[in-house]
Amino acid sequence: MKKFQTISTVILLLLAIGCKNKNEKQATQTGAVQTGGVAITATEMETASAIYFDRCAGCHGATRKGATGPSLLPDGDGKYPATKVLGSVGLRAFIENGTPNGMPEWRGILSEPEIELLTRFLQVEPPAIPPLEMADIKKTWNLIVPVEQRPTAPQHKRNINNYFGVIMRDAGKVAIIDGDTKEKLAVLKTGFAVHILRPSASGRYFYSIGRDGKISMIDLYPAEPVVVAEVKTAFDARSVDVSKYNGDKGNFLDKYIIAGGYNPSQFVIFDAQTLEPLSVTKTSGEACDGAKEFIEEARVASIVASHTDPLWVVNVKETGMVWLVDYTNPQSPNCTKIPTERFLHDGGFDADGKNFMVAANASDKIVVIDVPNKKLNKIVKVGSKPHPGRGANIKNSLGKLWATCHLGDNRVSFIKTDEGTGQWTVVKEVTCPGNGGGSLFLKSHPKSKHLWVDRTLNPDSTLNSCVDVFDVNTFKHVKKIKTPEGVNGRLVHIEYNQKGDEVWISAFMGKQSALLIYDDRTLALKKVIKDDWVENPTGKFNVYNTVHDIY
Ligand code: DHE
Repeated sequence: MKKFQTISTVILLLLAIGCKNKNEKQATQTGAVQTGGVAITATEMETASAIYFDRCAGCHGATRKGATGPSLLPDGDGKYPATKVLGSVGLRAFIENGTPNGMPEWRGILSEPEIELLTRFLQVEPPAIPPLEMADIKKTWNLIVPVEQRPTAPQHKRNINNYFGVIMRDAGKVAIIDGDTKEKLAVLKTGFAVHILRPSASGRYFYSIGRDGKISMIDLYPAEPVVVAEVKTAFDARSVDVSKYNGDKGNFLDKYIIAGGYNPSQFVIFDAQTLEPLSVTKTSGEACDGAKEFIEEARVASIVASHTDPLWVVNVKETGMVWLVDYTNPQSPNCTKIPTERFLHDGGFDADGKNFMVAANASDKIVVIDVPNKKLNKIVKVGSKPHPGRGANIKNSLGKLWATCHLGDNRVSFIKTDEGTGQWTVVKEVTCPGNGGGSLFLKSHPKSKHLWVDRTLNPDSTLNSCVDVFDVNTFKHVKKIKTPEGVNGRLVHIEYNQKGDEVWISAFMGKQSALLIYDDRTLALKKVIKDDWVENPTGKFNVYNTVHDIY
């Protein structure tokens, strides 16, 4: 079936390229746009922009210049074909079937009229992105519970360190679950299609960031956690982190937070207690490779807080520049910019918490930043389109290894991070069973002998509904975890509990979504949470592990 789909994609594409359009563009007086034979009204443009923003912009860019996915420009960019040349038939083939490189098939998720509309939208010029300045951000700031009205100690006897914040993606909600008892403590309305959560350095607060750039600050001290402040940082965003440094240059625990914007391309620093915005810094600029090209859409991808210095590592996708942002003067932060590789995406620390390992997924490389010394340490070639999440740190006879999985192939690459022969090279590779990549995340824990790898975006449903488990000492594939009876969908994102003896996985994009909890020692299913409030769960963040960068 899958082979048939791939062949039919190629045939449709060839057919489409054979029937080139005439390409004159006209803008009508009603705001409608006509390019060659393709017309789109102003209302359709608005609807299509919203679908594109929700489903496509993350990989292809809001200005459609490409990033993890190829560019989608009417006249092409010299590397990828013009969408006008692909035409409606060719574009439809990709949208409906996806690609083996990790683009999901949207047939069945997008409706037929939505797909048809997108094929036209992609053949006309993309709409411009408006600015979002400090004054606009301030207007969105909503301090719901002022600091002096918040409790000064937890109002319960629970272990906050083993709380999980769980994202219900499509519902725009975050559930707070007590990891010890598995009780749901609250389901809170947050931003649209929430992307990630990060806890404050003390573990008291969770900050969520929605795809719509809305930050929600959740207080875990009340018996029922509540949202205490909100603000909008961008129109489109993916990352947020807190200040974690406590040392000779000051105590910054729970002092500031930073949020990265995809659009506009900027980061904003806020007071971590109130979410009052303090400064906005644009990230547009020259690319890492010296190309004399000013890159306007320079989106902020992953952000991580250093434990050893008052710094955030801010990874700018399109320019391939890593910014080390010193927050000791948050109104005007000092930034060290390190040229690396395009396009930067996600990453995590090595086991010593010193080197940040970030995927440059258009270059098939992992960039290693020595954070305390503020310099590029190494660039390591790995498989096709690395996508580690925060990666996984394991330790065995080869030493300390940090691992990444891949969107573009089924490899897991292990990079040696401690001193000795092979340091900063791939010293081992294993493969997940079955063709193609589609892996988004992998995870381990210092107390575990297992490494768990998902295959979420693999087009084959027998693979995307499974998670592969490897033994970290022998590198042997020990089990394929399958969705249990009564649950369906794709398995995505793995998170350990505080003790490191339990693994939580989400089943999403299916009719019966759920949270699955496994015993990490026996690999047996311990619990399925699939109550009414469980709606398309994605990321899960254990307070202790996320504060301490344990993965
Ligand atoms: Fe993510 C992390 C961007 C699609 C779930 N995702 C990240 C990070 C970035 C990013 C930059 C790193 C944040 C950090 O550490 O500061 N993600 C993008 C995209 O641009 C992309 C490819 C397309 C899009 O339109 O957003 C994308 N991501 C997805 C999904 O489809 C997932 C599976 C579900 C969803 O939210 O739509 C998804 N991304 C996640 C999760 C993390 C993440 C759960 C955090 C992983 C962790 O363990 O820290």
